[in-house]
Amino acid sequence: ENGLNAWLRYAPLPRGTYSHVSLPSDIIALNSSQTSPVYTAGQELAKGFEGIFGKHVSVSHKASKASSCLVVGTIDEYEKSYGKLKNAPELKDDGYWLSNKGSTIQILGQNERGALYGAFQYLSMLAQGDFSKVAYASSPATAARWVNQWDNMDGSIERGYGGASIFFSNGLVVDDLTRAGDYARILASIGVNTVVVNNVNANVTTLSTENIKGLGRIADVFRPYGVQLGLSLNFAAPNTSGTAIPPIGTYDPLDPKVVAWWTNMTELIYDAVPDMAGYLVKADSEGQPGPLVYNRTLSDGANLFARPLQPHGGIVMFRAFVYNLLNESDWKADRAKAAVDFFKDLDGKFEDNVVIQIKFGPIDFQVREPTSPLFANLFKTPTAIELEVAQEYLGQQCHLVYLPPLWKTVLDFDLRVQNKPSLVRNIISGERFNHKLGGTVAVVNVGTNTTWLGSHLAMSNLYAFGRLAWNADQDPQDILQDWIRLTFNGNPTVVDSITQMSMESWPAYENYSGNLGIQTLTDILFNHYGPRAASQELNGYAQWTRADHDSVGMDRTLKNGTGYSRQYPDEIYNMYENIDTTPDNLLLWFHHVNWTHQLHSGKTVIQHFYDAHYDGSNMAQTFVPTWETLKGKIDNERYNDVLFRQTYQAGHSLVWRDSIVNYFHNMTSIPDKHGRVGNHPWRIEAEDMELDGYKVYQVNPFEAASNANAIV
Ligand code: BDP
Repeated sequence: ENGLNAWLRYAPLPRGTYSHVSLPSDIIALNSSQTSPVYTAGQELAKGFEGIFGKHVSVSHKASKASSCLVVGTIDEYEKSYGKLKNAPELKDDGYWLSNKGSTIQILGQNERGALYGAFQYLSMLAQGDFSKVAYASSPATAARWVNQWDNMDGSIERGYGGASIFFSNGLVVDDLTRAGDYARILASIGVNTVVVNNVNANVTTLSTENIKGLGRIADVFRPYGVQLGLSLNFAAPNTSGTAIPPIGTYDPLDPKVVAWWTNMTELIYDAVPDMAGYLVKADSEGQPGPLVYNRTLSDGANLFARPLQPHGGIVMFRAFVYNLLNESDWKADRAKAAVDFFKDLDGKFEDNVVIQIKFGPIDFQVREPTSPLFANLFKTPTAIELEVAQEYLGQQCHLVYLPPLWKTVLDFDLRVQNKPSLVRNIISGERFNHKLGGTVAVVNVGTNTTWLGSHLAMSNLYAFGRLAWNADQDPQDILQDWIRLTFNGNPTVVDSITQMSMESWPAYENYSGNLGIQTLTDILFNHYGPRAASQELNGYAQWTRADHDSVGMDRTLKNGTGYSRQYPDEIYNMYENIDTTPDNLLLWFHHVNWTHQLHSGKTVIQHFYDAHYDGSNMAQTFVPTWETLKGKIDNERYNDVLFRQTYQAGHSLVWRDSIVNYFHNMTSIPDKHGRVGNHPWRIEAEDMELDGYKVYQVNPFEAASNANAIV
């Protein structure tokens, strides 16, 4: 149990549990081509029956009327052989019909990929021991369900915590793409239809002649799973050597030479990858080149790529993560405002196949952010939400943080555009503003580690991402429990314990990292990992804690602050503009208050900081004994691996707690009502012990170690 099969283990069910169930005698997969997702579905179903029930069921590809068989295929193929379906279901692209009510089990897709999704869904039921009779249609909410890998050509992964790239090494596409195929399999099982394989900070050499061939090979191993390839582009590629087309000395998006260059490049790519999904573009952001360099607009930039993609049905995901270094003397400067400032006036200027990809909050994957107001400012342009399965600011897979409850604060948020219901999930699905396109995207940095993400438990986030991309109106806890049963087993202690830890994990992390909307308080300058409250003020892109001896928080009101609140529609603007109606958990995002300001909860801000840090780290301590209830109920390999990580998290949560409470205690000189801060009567400092082979060193930031010292 090294994690490689993720939730697709097809572990045997206890024998007695299915004696009453009649299994199909044959699988009929209505396509015999090995690259077809329908063919894959047949193979996968056979594998599932073998694993779960120890039963060999043979797969054939010719329609037959034999009773008690399972038929998987597209609706069209099915109807050719079996006649019109009664009550043919309404399906969107990639949707499926699943029925095990009649004598024949039907798994029928609107397209081939849909059939495979239906097969995985059926297998998920069986693997969980669910033999209920069902007959229903299911279609995805968002058309683009993409993952973004931030893989570099040298094999490293930006913000990756699970080993090296499964796609690239030494500047080239790797020879052995077995893991890429395995990845496509687990992604298909949760309905993900595209992988952007290279970093948004794109290296031009991805477009070399040799690498374009390599991309073709990646697409070949994706194709049987219905997964398409997407590509991040470097805007300046036409002006750079190293690609398949010689440089032309400019990358001005309105220059006809540049237009021709990208048109030719797009043709070359489609020659190698005829079903490429499209491009992902990070432009004019964090040092990346873009159209603004030539005084062109961001829409000029997006359309440059959209047009050559149109004949191929491809789309451009154009990222809204565009912002500038702030002028530190301008106290109204506010990075949170950047996306709306840059994109609002461009609404209506994009080609039809452009989707604006928006991070869930206006800053950058923090532990809590308000919903990005850009979702409420684009009406003529489809949008996609960008989530991060990679726990960049959230413990980097060394801490258990089950993210869907955080994502749901945004997906379910009602922006009240024109005073009408406007849930983010209905905006990105295209429903609210009538778009066919829309998307749910996650940054997922899997690597060569057999656990994929570097941690077994972190995989619940990937699983839940796919499930929510399919249908965001699902309960994170229900999704989690499916994942637990599939990944471990259905033992009630196993399900209950992992549910408890996971559901408590985001609140715990928020409590011991950054509270009341102040953001995560990690080191923001370098690694985004451990505590470093001061760094928020040292960052030229930030200055967002605005903390001093007396007060804290960033005033983003229109009346007295940066005016960010006004980027929301009226009802939401009014809620955040007014301190009385701003929820406590975002107070410091929107308002600057005294440390002694009283929250709705009745506590002062500073006392809340102290209490939350103790509560959160206390909670993290409980994850260890909770996990220990699983000994003997799951395999030892994963038991020990997770135990090690939970023990680490318990310890690191104390480092977080002490670091943050000491920092603000020093700053404010306000005592903790409960006398805990700085008071550790039982603690023995490592540096006070007799050291053999260890040296004492001073920790920076000082507050991240007791007495500012650690030993190495
Ligand atoms: C930040 C990451 C950085 C990414 C950037 C992005 O720290 O590595 O390049 O976002 O999303 O969160 O483009």
